[in-house]
Amino acid sequence: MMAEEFKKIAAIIGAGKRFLIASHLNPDGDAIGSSLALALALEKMGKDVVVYNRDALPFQFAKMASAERIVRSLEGEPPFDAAFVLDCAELERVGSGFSEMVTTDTWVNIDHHLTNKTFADYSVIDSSACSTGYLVYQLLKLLDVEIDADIAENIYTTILFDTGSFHYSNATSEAFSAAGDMVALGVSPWAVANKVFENQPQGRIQLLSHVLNTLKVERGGEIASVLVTQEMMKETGTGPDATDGFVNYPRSIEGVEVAFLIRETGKDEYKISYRSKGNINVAKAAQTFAGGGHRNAAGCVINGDIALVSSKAVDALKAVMERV
Ligand SMILES: [Mn+2]
Repeated sequence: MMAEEFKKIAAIIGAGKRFLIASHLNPDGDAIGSSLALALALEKMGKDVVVYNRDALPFQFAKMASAERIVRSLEGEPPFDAAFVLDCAELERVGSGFSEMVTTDTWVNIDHHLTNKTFADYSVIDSSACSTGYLVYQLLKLLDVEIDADIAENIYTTILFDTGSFHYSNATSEAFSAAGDMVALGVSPWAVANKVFENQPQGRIQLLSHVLNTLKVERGGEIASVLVTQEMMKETGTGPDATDGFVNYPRSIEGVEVAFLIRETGKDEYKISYRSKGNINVAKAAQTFAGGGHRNAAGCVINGDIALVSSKAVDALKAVMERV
């Protein structure tokens, strides 16, 4: 069934000339890498391509092959023969009002989220795929387009990010084998790591030193948390995107089952990012405060002063942990 849908999508590409490729707001390595890989491949086939993302590129991705071509506005764009929406379980994830900005008769969705709502005219949704970029790779094989080193670098990056540098359970043999294909096509893992990981703004590390000072460990060592205040960000000249990945530090402590990061977003308003290592479903804790997410990664917003917010965040977790 998926192969059939891929064939239909290949036919749409063959018949069309002008394409839009969009992915989700707050883009990650998969959103950006899958968009750029598909764009570069379609251009090799002589197509005109616009790559759109609502948000600015996080620092990690600024040096990825062809990253500078991503546009943040679609104003004045003529109609597209098809619009590709990548790594999104629903159209809203691209940003509100996105679909009204686009003129096309054909929507294509390629994605690997379990919660996908199948909103497009043509969809390839495979929750067993390690990344959306992996699915784009399968499409490119069908299109018979040459995968050059730049395309390969972008596909490799999607797998690298979505498997947490091959740490997570989606780092399957297919994931390694596809990443191996990309290395065979000219990708240097060190060059990619150098571009995306050895590229941190100094302020981010200074911010991290403040944040680690706030470490709190509770429930006999099973819950760990850290706090980011607006003051800390101001002092280090950083923004909220600098805190990406900080929650992994408390999570990495021996014996910790669940970690969370509290980030001050406004007056008496805090965003909570929950992460769990194993069986504890943190989406349930986030749902207590009308948030959501996945079993091992979820988020929500809690209002109140920091003492209240932090005790509410912990209590919701404890309630979930007691039910396991
Ligand atoms: Mn993804």
